[in-house]
Amino acid sequence: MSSIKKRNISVLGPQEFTGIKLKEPANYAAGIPAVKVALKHAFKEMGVVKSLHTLSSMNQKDGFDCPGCAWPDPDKPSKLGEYCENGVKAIAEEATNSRVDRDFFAKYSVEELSHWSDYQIGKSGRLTEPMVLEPDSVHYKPITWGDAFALISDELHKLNSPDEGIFYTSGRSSNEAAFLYGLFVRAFGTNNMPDCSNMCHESSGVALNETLGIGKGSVKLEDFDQAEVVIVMGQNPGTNHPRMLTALQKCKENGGKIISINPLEEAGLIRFKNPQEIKGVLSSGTSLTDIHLQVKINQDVSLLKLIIKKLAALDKERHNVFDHEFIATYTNGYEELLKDIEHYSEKELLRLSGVKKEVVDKAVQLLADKDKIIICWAMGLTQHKNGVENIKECVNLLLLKGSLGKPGAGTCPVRGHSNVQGDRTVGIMHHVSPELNTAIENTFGFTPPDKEGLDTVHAIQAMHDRKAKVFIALGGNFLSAASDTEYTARALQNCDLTVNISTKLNRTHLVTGKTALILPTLGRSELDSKDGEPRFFTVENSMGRVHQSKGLLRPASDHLKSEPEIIGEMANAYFKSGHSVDWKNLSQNYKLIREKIELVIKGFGDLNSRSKGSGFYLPNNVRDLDFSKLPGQKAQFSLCSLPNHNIDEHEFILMTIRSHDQFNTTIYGLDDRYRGIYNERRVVLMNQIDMDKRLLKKLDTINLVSRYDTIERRALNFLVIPYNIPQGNLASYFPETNVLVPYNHFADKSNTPISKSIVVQIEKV
Ligand SMILES: Nc1nc2c(c(=O)[nH]1)N[C@H]1C(S)=C(S)[C@@H](COP(=O)(O)OP(=O)(O)OC[C@H]3O[C@@H](n4cnc5c(=O)[nH]c(N)nc54)[C@H](O)[C@@H]3O)O[C@H]1N2
Ligand SMILES: Nc1nc2c(c(=O)[nH]1)N[C@H]1C(S)=C(S)[C@@H](COP(=O)(O)OP(=O)(O)OC[C@H]3O[C@@H](n4cnc5c(=O)[nH]c(N)nc54)[C@H](O)[C@@H]3O)O[C@H]1N2
Ligand SMILES: [Mo]
Repeated sequence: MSSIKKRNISVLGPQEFTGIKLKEPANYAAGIPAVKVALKHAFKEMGVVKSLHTLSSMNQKDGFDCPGCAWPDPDKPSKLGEYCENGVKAIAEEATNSRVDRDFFAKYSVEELSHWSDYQIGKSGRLTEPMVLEPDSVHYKPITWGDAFALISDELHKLNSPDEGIFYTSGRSSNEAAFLYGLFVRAFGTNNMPDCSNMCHESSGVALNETLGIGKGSVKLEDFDQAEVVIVMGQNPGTNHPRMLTALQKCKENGGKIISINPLEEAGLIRFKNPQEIKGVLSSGTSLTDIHLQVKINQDVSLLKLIIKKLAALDKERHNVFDHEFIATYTNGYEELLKDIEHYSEKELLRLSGVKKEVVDKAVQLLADKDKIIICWAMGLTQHKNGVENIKECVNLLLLKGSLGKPGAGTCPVRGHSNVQGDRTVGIMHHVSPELNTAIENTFGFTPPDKEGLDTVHAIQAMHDRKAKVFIALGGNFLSAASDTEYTARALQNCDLTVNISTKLNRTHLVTGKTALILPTLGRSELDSKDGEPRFFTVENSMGRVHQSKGLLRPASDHLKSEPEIIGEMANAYFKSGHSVDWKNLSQNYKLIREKIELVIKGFGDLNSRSKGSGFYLPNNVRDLDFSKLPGQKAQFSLCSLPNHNIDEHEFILMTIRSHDQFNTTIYGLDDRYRGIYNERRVVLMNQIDMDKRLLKKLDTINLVSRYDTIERRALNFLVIPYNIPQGNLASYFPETNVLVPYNHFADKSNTPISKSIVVQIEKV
């Protein structure tokens, strides 16, 4: 276990087993067990009365937006409440009655807490007042808000250049908070704004921008009602976007088909028992996947190329498999794509993909006759060295079929955090946008910096090398979310000051710079009022709809501030009124922030009035088939290469995935119910043939070892579970396995860590 000298901090936490129990993997998602588990979590954290009160307001028009994933709400939310098992867990985690207060920090040192598991740390409750960890101390102690802001201001003024500051954002923040934060960081003088998107859908943003001219998806929720085929690739909606199953159910009920492309047969994609319907609870539910293509990890390009090659052969005979009119009118590069595909042999593509020929042929037959096709994807496509090309190959297929800009068809990158897309839209990004800079200058009277900032992986390297010295995080758990945990720990520990604006305690509060601050903030579900008047804020869902969210619960403590208040007061302390922006006023007045967003960000006109009710959609050029921003004013076909893994017989490819009981680094519980794994997170899923070859038995203990650039990284103590996973592939949970992901290996162009294709060896213990 690693530690720093002065404070004996455990970076990784305990690595012992917790007492595994195994059952058969489930063959459906949701149903009665989901309701039971959801209520168990809610009642345990919030009590019965508060639970029922809270859930009745979630995702309703006058209520608050679920702090879980970014899946959109239907126009007419269900009377039973519009939420899912994991949304309930997310809210229970935030609205818990447990508290981390000054007595807690007096009792437990950061050293002691760092030896707790992430599960225990998270369960300790909500943060209640600002706390400081001074250079030679091992206990956090209370600090006033004023002193905390003064301390931040002093450290920021000490920097040799604004580029020595790092300003991270996680995707829970409102549009108002994110806009103000981006404004402050630019006024401070840097574009060092890494955000959780860098580790998440950045590959989607890059690929979609280059091919279609917008870094977001094109479908709306109602498109699922009309789709003839929905392809779900590299995504586990049963766990991570459970409300998406209702959309898939509707698609099936209307005669649509579902193809899933995944190394695992995820329960949520097999069958869905909708807990919001009587028939969903009592009957056997709706069968979802029609064709499961069990692709090997990171062989999606091989598989898609194979499908495209077979469709091209059919089109040669029939001339109606591809949409030739669409291709001629709207696209660039069709001839080159057809020529390029000739270089690949079907046999080789089939071998690489690992899928059975009959199953591929079935998918090809289905796709040949349909043109209302939606492709949905998430981390299974983005977190690879060729993450961007994975998505470009999906776009190729949609362009060939003319499946864009019409009902029932299009791109659907399914976003993670509830407002991760909105944060980007309103200005959280490390790239320079001249258009945005000009709008900021015209509106606020200062010139934003025009030097590219650092994204997540480069921010870590800069802190590690002491090129950046102050780290401020608007939400998130940077240490545990980022790759290469021990390297990232050293990066944070090399800082002079680390600041976390957070709702709950996490490991990044324990693995800190010389001085550390925790600034506690209001959660989504909490009443945010000013002079007795409730305030609302706005968010954007995964499909580009902006709407308001208003909390209702009594705040976890009277000493919390809202995110805009914290950011505005931090800015005010730094600039001491000597700046063209009236930070103090903005921090208090969300309506005024929205008025500024209206002026600065395209598509937000009349935000204050239009965000009411179900809100409004932001402009989306793909929906209008307007590709005027792209070369030749056309959507672009792309020539993608096959991924290049030189794996020898001792090596595996490991994907680091989520269990059913976690939200990223927040561990709700120790079960992964759909995969039949209970009370244990240190597990690795392995094919039985691979186990036999290595003389491994069920529940044997192994270590996972990755070797990149001669550096050996180890994750200790994992129990082997025989599982239906392709040979040569392994699956294990993050964040436990982040220690294996090298900080300097990431996707081309998007710089997203390769968390889904880590080359590892196993060591029997
Ligand atoms: N309850 C809950 N909800 C969440 C989250 C959470 O942690 N918990 N996290 C939120 C966030 S931030 C995000 S980004 C999303 C994440 O949502 P997902 O992307 O669904 O999350 P992962 O568990 O990373 O799942 C990746 C899926 O891709 C598959 N996969 C892995 N590698 C490959 C591959 O090479 N090819 C293919 N075709 N498939 C592959 C895995 O088997 C798995 O089914 O969920 C959001 N919602
Ligand atoms: N190996 C591996 N690594 C991964 C991934 C993977 O699949 N595999 N997935 C990546 C992905 S997709 C993502 S998005 C990142 C996630 O990275 P992050 O967004 O940094 O991590 P989270 O675990 O979502 O952050 C949880 C913390 O956010 C704080 N929080 C919660 N709600 C609020 C709020 O309303 N306001 C504020 N200020 N704070 C709040 C709480 O203190 C909580 O402890 O992890 C990435 N890391
Ligand atoms: Mo994410």
